[in-house]
Amino acid sequence: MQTRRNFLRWSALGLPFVSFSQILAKSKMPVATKPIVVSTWDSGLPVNAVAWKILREQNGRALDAVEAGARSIEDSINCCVGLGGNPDRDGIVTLDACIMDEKSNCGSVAGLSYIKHPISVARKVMETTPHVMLVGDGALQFALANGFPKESGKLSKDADKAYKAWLKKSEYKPIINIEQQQINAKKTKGNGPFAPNKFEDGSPNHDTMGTIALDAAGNLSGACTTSGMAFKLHGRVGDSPIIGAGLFVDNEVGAVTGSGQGEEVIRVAGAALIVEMMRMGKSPKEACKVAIERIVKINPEKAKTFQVGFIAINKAGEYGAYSLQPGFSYSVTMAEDGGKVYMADSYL
Ligand code: SD4
Repeated sequence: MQTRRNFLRWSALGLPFVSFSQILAKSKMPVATKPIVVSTWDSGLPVNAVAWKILREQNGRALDAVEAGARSIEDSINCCVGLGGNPDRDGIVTLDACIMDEKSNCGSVAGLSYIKHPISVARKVMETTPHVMLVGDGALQFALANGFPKESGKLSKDADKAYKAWLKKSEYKPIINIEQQQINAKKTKGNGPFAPNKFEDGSPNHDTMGTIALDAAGNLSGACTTSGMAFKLHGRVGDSPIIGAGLFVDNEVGAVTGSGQGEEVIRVAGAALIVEMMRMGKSPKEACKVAIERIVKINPEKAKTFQVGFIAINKAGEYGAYSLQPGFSYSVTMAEDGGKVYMADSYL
């Protein structure tokens, strides 16, 4: 279903009005190409467009491209990325983000409040400190000392509404593919733990953004940014800011990121595992499948109750994805065509 918000996005890209039924397709055998940028979910398409400008038009570095893409979604008011995101169960928005470049430099922040661009704070950690990860108050202190402005911490209108609704039941049960309801707008009702829901204009929301890119020089980088699981325990950290879980880049092999229930991704060191599988010769999709199968093997019954989806690109510029449940979409941009959204094959 084409929502108004998506129509605006597509129009802004100068693309014709096309419905998601036209766009969503089973991915054919991907061709190796560079530059290329791949993001989680259909909401990754406008993120890719920002990254593509740097990769193609400016012949830029993958690192700059993925950071700019992440910043663009952190700027928008939405349920699952940036300060407009849903809060934890104490009503505080805490953001997680990480970034990794072609030299295995990496930086990360977790549980960061009041700062609009956690991805750029993560990059600052990477480039100016001997550390990889800063959390909570320390991350905030670091951000402020480095000139990142302190925002109000006031919940967005949608998040405030969602939080108040959640407080009534204080339910804490993940809903499969709730992020995906951008496509099934009519089915979006209520608020789950990932709780995207709709905007005022009726258009649904988006989610954790993982973006990986290969630039024209053949270098890989990745970024991942999220407000994490909505209504989480205060202090909970998901996979998204954990290097090796929510994101991993090895410039000899490939780059991987993902979305879904972070605890299950951390358990199998998801992104690092997938990179290692590609190193052993698996295609990006096959490698993603191995990680999903490992998650299922731990607890097949429990695996029916949550979603995890991974995306990967290898050094040659081949891409692929695989998810646990059906319904995980991803966005691929590798030409001047505005990019395409694909539906990943799934285990279940
Ligand atoms: C987390 N992986 O915090 C994130 C949530 C997510 O789409 O991906 N939502 O566990």
